[in-house]
Amino acid sequence: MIALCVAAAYSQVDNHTILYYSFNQTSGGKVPDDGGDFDGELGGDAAITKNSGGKAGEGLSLDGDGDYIKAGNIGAPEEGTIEMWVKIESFEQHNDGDGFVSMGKDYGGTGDVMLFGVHQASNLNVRFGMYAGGWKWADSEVSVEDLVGEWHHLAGTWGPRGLEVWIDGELKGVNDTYTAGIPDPAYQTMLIGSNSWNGDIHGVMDEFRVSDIQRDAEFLLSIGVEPRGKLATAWGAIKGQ
Ligand SMILES: [Ca+2]
Ligand SMILES: [Ca+2]
Repeated sequence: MIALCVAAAYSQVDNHTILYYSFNQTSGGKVPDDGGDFDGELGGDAAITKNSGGKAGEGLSLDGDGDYIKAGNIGAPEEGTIEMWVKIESFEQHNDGDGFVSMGKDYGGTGDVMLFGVHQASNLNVRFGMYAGGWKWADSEVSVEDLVGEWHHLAGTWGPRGLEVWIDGELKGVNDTYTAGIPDPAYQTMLIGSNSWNGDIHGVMDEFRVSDIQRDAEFLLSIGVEPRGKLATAWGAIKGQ
């Protein structure tokens, strides 16, 4: 019963939801999109977990070697939010970045226009960015290695506030110099669990959503923080006023 309640709390598709993968089962060999028409293709041996191995019910298991989900071109809204829960099992840096999610060329096609992950820059910071005449990054200043082994909620937003990266319901980085949409609306596909450079993530992902608005702090706090942590964070916010 408790597991069902938890699952229900995350699976909130609203009229701003473009795509929602609950990763609880496959349907016709694909990952069904609860929010729309973008059922995902499983790449490599990406698989749904067993025995409630996800954040809410089942999740997406990625072994870090050739596994990803291919969602296709899901559109290019002027503003938006990409969110997911991730439990990284181990982290291995790849030369051209590592993708929790990317938009751009197909797997192995070498060309991203959006990346949420780690880039080949001088650090392992989790970052969200768009490629428009060079990379424009919102840098969380949190090392991906600090996220290994536990569930974390990650969100990247774009739109009027600029590029933002959120971890566990907290805004960690902003780049307000880039307020446009997806640089190339004709990108081939969104990839989940990797990028077009085979920068594969090793771990479990769950409750993946793309929205067509820049979700606000209240929303991301409500989704991205465990009930106990949420109370502490709310108290911190009140005391900070
Ligand atoms: Ca799930
Ligand atoms: Ca594999």
